[in-house]
Amino acid sequence: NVSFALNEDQLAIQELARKFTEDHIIPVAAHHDRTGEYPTELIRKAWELGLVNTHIPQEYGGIGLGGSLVSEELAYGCSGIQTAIEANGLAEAPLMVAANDFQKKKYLGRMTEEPLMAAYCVTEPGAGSDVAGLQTKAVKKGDKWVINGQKMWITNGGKANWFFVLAKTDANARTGSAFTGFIVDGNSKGIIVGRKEQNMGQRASDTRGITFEDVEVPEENVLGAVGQGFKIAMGAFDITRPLVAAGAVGLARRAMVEATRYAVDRKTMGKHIIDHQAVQFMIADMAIGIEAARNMVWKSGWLKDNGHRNTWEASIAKALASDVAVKSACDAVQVFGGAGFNTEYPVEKLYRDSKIFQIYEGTSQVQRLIIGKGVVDRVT
Ligand code: CO8
Ligand code: FAD
Repeated sequence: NVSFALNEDQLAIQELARKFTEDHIIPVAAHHDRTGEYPTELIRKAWELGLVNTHIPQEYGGIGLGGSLVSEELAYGCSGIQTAIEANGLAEAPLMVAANDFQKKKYLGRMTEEPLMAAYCVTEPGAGSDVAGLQTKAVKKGDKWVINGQKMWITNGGKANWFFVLAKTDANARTGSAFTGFIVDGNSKGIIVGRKEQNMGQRASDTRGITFEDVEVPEENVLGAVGQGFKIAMGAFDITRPLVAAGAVGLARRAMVEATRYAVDRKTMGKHIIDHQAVQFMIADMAIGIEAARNMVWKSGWLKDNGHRNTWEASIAKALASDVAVKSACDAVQVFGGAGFNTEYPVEKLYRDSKIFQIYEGTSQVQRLIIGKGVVDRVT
């Protein structure tokens, strides 16, 4: 008995996010893209409406609704702003996987009491895809852990009230038990926040390097057990890859809408360009990709919400939706012709913004590693 019907609560939050996007994100998206200014005020408004931290369970002050509906709508308006918002979800995900009640109350709880941001620190200058190759170390000294190392490309890096940090705690252990996850307060001594990076797209989002120099963390901030960090960091992606994929679907849908509106208006050779089949087929392909990718987002999210392992499906959703976003934005530029290449029209921003979906939260190649391995496991 398969159902794709949304319940009343889901329809309501989807409508709320759609209206917020129309009224508040779309009017300012170009400004934040041009200036790179962080949308603090906008995020505060979204937070007041319950559109931030959507997956925190009710017992810790959240609404406990899956965030994919919200992510798709926000990214329709600006995927840079959506990424800044969703990076909170990524930082919170390891806590959802492994935090004890005290840690959840303290760190998830405060996110629902104030419009705070958090960040997820795994990637380093020397290790992105190869998480097992990261070099940041944590050493136990008395009743504290001391962290040293450098993280890179950290979303919300300059805005975070607290960080999830993955560090090596046993140089000799195999990957699955060599790392530990920590919650690190943003005001801890020894945290050095780098400059805001100038990125190709999603320029509203705040991406930075973060250095940890003898940063002391109390034992109570160890997530799960010592040695479990790699699996906790991976388990977090099971929650967030469907949400990142939902963002890519939102961007692709915007590309389709903009391309269609332009194509029914623009005329060449005696007809609207939508009536040239070559143009209409580009738009048809966008619709095929969007519908298929959204179904994978919902399936991978549904599996997770119902207590099933979803790593494989989450990677399929992420890989598919990212490719659909990049292709749809690229073709939207094509439909606009010369105007597509110009900053006065919305589609060049979509094209620049789309590219990162094939890189962050695991590159398209990494997703295919996971998918390919899953196929072999299932077939043999
Ligand atoms: N859940 C639980 N355990 C897992 C999982 C999982 N999903 N995956 C692997 N494990 C376990 C394995 O079972 C294994 O356990 P054991 O040793 O007991 O058998 C252990 O972990 C090691 O697993 P692997 O051997 O598979 O490990 P590999 O070293 O081969 O690495 C990957 C696997 C898949 C290549 C991994 O390194 C990876 O995912 N790399 C990509 C990293 C990535 O995605 N980084 C993203 C950083 S965050 C980011 O980009 C944020 C974007 C901005 C925020 C946007 C929000 C919208
Ligand atoms: P590399 O791992 O060096 O990869 C380079 C190329 O080689 C890629 O094409 C890759 O697919 C390919 N490749 C690597 N290994 C393999 C393989 N085994 N097989 C086939 N191909 C392979 N990280 C965080 O921890 N937190 C964040 O909040 C965060 N936000 C980000 C925001 C932005 C804007 C950016 C740009 C990055 C962010 N990242 C974040 C980091 C991001 O996840 C990494 O950049 C990404 O995982 C790729 O790692 P890398 O840059 O080191 O590339």
